[in-house]
Amino acid sequence: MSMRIRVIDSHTAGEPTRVIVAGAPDLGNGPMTERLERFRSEFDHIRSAVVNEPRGNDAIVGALLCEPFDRSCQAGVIYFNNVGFLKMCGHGTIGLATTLRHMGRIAGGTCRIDTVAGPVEARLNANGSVTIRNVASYRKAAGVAVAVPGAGTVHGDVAWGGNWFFLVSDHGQELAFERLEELTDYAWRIRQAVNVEHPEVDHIELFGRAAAAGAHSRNFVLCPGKAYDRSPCGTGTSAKMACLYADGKLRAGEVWRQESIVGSVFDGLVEVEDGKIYPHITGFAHVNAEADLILDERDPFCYGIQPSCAQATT
Ligand code: PYC
Repeated sequence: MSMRIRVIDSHTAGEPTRVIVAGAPDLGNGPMTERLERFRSEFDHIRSAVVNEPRGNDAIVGALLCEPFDRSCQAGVIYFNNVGFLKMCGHGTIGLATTLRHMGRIAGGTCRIDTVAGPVEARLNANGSVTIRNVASYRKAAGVAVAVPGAGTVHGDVAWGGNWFFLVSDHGQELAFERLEELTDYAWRIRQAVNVEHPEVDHIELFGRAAAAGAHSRNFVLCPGKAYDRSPCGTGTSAKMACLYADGKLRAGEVWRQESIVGSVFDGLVEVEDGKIYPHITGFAHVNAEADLILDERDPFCYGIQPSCAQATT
């Protein structure tokens, strides 16, 4: 059996997004949460085929474009990665809005996108950037002490920005691009340690001094499947700003410039409505490929290289 899946690739501040625009499995018309569960239980092999090697790589975030459930939205989306699914993705939503513009589906102004975490707004700006208004974000726990085997105790905040983050500043690590392997290993050890008490956390975010002019901070973000985020992470920057706001270190409307480990920058701010914090994130995305993925079951790696492949060959 062979099938074709049409995709449009882009990157946002260096972090790739692959949008499925045709040939996706039918997930029905239910709420986005139900569709995600159906994707996971019936079509996980399609997720792996689209983002994993040999067609993709660990950094790619996939985005299945679909009809919205919430009729106030113009499009629906389900995000996924090398190991599973994401409820929201900030760089991905900037990439998706840029892709919709590339397809001629939106021309300017603001559109609403139905995500598994709730509706998100995306505004196309005149200079080509996109500003998203994310889902309400908040800090769940402040100053959580975590003993990391071989690395002492770190303290951090557990916060929601559309995904769950553990945000750490007292790590003593130099956040340099040349240190990606060490940072990945260190953050992965924090992830395992924090999950003992906070199993919901699947992203680790380390903060340090910015190198880019005008940026307030640099981050290193480790994603659930051990890939690092090349962008400053939209949901991670949302979680960060929710913590800054809770600490009285960021006021509503004040700009927060977050630099990534590769030196790209998102501009953020928070809007406060009915006591809830809605982060806005602005960044640029660039479309860089259109392709048909060919899934031919005669190919032993048709559905991507993943742990089950290795088990099958032992
Ligand atoms: O930008 O929110 C984001 C994101 C999550 C994982 C990778 N990027």
